[in-house]
Amino acid sequence: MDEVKLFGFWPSPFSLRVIWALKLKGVNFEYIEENLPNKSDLLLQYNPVHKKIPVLVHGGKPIAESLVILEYIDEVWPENPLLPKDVHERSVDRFWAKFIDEKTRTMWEFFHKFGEEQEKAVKDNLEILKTIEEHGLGDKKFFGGDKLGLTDLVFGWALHILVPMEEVAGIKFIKADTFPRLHAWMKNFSEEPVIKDNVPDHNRVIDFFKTRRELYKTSPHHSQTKVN
Ligand SMILES: N[C@@H](CCC(=O)N[C@@H](CS)C(=O)NCC(=O)O)C(=O)O
Repeated sequence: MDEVKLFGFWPSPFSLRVIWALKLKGVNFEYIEENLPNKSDLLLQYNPVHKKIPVLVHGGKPIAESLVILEYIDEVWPENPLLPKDVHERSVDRFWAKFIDEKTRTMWEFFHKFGEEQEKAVKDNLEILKTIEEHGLGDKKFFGGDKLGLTDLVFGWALHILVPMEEVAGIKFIKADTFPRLHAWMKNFSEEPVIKDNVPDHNRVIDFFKTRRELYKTSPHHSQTKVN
């Protein structure tokens, strides 16, 4: 079998969604942790356009951009499919994966902001979450139905990024009384073995975000303080 390598960064939601997909498929791979302030020559060679992780390298050929990587993985290793069989259902799942992916950085803004700016970011998040809950998840267990799929992996950062960010910033978005269906989804998602066994240590993530928030408080325009 061709060798599989993944270039990632431990708290990154973009590399973690790829790890979850590979684990779900039972694919053996070598994980290479990148030092983002000092990127390796290999990463720059494999992703010369965006120069970002994650990059999956399969049989020596690189694939960049996490959504593209997830679809590649689903095509190469069809077991435990990430997308439904029905063509229309597949496009619906892709729609929500894209929607959530595009909103990800917007939804982190509340963590970088203070005062009125933060209030605005919180309001925006509530609107986005309402849309995701009402139109995306509905009454389903997972976004694609009964089984973990593409959109669940894409929104998985709610577990290991949003929850610690909320804890550090003292704000709580997804509660049983505010977003009951998303709240139930979080519980179901967190209990899936492949997720439970492959999330970064909560305290390590909390420390990471505490440092970031302190830096951002003292130096709001310092780009390195943003979660990237
Ligand atoms: N759209 C990309 C986003 C990947 C991304 O933002 N990666 C960040 C780490 S979380 C990165 O490599 N940042 C380094 C940089 O911007 O220089 C994807 O889905 O793969």
